[in-house]
Amino acid sequence: MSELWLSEDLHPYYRKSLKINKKLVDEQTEYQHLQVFETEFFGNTLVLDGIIQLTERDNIGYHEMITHIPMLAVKEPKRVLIVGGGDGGSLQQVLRYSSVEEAVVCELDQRVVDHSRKYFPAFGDPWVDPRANLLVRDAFGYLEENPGTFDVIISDTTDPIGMAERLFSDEFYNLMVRALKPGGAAATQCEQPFFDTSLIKTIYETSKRLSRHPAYYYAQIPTYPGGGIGFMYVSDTPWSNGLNKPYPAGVNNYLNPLMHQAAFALPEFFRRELYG
Ligand code: SPD
Repeated sequence: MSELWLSEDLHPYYRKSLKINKKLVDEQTEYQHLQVFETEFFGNTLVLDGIIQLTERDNIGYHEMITHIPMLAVKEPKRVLIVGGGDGGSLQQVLRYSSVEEAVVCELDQRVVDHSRKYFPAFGDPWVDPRANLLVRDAFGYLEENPGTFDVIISDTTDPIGMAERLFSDEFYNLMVRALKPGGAAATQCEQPFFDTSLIKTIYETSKRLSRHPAYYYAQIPTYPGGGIGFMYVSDTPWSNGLNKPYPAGVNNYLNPLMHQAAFALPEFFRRELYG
């Protein structure tokens, strides 16, 4: 029998592939083509519109880094908003903090939640926690209705293609920063330094206009293009305020104090491009 390989077409000049054991889900939801594969080394893998979103084996670096960097920077975060994040991976990390009273997840596609609950059991079904509040709706309207509300906002989105393109716009960043409490912090999925330099630069310029201490940081995720992905930290509170703070129980599969600091070190070509 011939081997099956999962390969995504995000870039016309670059591909990587995961070996598939079997297909577990193949569904056209109201919003997107949702697939879950059992893969050989990386375990169950969620794919949306042909793009790998997460695998059981390497999602932890993404979820720890997108959540704990802003969560640790802010003192005692109580109200948290996750934009997207229907798989529950970021929610699991946010709920590790005993200071958190409410974690709102604004996810457009209920089917992402349903399938992730079944196929990614390591997220521990965070939806049953009474502090979790799932809103199946578009984040723009919700942000507009809630200025000055959140200690931390995490934008845990797909790539800037189709319906997600707006989540990388000036308008979105304006609304997001407006929805933070004074001193609050946001972190956003912010793509790949090699492939998306000019988009990241534009987002950094926007973040600089909107906040005092924006910074780009990076995590190694082998199943994403280029083997990793970056995040934009957006806040008036420096990210370094979170360094060497004690972690809530359950954290540190990927994050440790050296990784925390090193994540903000950028390759020179990219540092120059971004910070001048
Ligand atoms: N190129 C793929 C980027 C995927 C980012 N979203 C991941 C969602 C995990 N919660």
